[in-house]
Amino acid sequence: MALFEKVSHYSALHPKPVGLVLQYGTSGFRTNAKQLDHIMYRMGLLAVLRSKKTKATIGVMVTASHNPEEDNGVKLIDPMGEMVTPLWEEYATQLANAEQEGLVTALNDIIEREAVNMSQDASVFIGKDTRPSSERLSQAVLDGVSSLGAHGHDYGLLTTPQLHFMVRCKNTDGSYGNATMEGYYTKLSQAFIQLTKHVPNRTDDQKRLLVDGANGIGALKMREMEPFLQNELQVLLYNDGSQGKLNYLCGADHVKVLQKLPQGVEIAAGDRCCSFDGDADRIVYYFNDSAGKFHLLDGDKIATLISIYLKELLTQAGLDLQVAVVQTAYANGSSTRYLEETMKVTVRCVKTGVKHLHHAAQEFDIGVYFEANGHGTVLFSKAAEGRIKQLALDPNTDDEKKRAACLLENTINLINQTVGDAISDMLLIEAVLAIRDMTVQQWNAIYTDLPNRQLKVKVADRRVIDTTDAERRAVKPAGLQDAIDVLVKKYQMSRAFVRPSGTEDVVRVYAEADTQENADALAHEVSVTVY
Ligand code: 16G
Ligand code: ZN
Repeated sequence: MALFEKVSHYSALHPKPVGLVLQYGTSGFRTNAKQLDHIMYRMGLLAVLRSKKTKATIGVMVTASHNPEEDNGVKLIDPMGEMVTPLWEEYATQLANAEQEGLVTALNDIIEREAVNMSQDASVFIGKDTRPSSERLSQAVLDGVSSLGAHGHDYGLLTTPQLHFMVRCKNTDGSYGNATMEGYYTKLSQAFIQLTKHVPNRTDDQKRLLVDGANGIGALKMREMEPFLQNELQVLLYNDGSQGKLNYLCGADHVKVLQKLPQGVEIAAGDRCCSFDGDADRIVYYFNDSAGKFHLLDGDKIATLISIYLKELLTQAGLDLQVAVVQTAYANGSSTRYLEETMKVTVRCVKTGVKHLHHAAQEFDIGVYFEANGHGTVLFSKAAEGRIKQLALDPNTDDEKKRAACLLENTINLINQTVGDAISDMLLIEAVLAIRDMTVQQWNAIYTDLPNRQLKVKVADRRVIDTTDAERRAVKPAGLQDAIDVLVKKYQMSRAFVRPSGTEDVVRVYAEADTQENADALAHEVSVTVY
């Protein structure tokens, strides 16, 4: 068959190193860029099959997010802009690991199992981050797409969430927005301007925000977006990629894990700052107080701020819609306590990885999900969106209710509901702070984080550790959890867990306790039990 002859021919130009085995992990394939050429080609092929199967446009993003510049990665995006389903992740792993001579058989196997109609049209959107290897690797994806006779639309440089947005726009015929850069900037900036335009007397200080772009794509895209914001937000951009190396000593992951300022950001006491990660799907905020002490506002603080805002608007609008917050084991204990006990919202804890949070959040009228590392968004059910829009339009709605419903409607437009989006989250946070007339210090004071520490431990085989209860308890190896329980009991307000990383060959350790010294000691003691 001519089609597969083409695959055989082109795949030889993207040969798989014999014996190399890679897994489609938590966020796709991710490793040193040198090992990825064949993976990219094959993900181009798989995206075509997925597109034929779903009769919709599929996305392929080339990025390794917060990982070092030398790494790269790839993930597939499903029709509504969500992560590809677990079964297709398995297909991705199978296709990636087929030796060269078995590739066509592996491809055929998927076609048969999924009964893919090969005469169906296919469409694939491709995006890439600013890594030097991304150009070549995205070309390999395009080769894969075209060797199955399909059309690939290459957007070039994009943030990961922008590609998710494009895919959803394309598959929803304009109701979510236009699948262009301008469509993205216009939708978000209009919503932001609508939200902030009624806030009286916003000072220049309130409009000013320092942004650490992690020397990546987020910085580039912030620059592009600036004119659309019409000075309603004045961004001072640092680590814009003109000098520094991607993610090196900067970016959201660096700031969150080390709990300190990124290099290259000049900050005065009280300045409001945020950091994106390398593909701009994560964000954390921070400031230095007048004593020069650093304060981090992570994903948990963001989820709390957004939930407070949404709950208040729902009350004002008289809408009886349930707000729930989805977290992972890394959520600071203080945040969970505040959400459950003070705010009385439902809190759900799930396994690490955006797909797990996203899935759980879909079960509620309004699901706010954030990982502590700053990846998150808000999902509105169709019914919730419908009720909000109806109320905003209803001529009989009184003024207060109408105001709240309009704010909610613009909030929906500001949010990228496909996946966490640093730019969209940043604009939402800025709007909420403006509408509620809050400073970053007031936001930070909503609750006090428990001191915590994260460590990683190199072990011979991280798979010997198996966890349960949303990764909060270890079930294997025998005795490990008992040992952790004994250590945790030694401290006040303490909690600790271990889990094998889904992206690195390490075991991660998390501990929190009443003081930083105790959190550090507990993390250290737990890490010793892992060896
Ligand atoms: C990936 C996940 C992120 C998660 C992290 C955990 C996506 C898009 N990204 O970066 O959500 O926090 O992995 O990494 O799902 P770990 O398993 O190495 O701790
Ligand atoms: Zn990322």
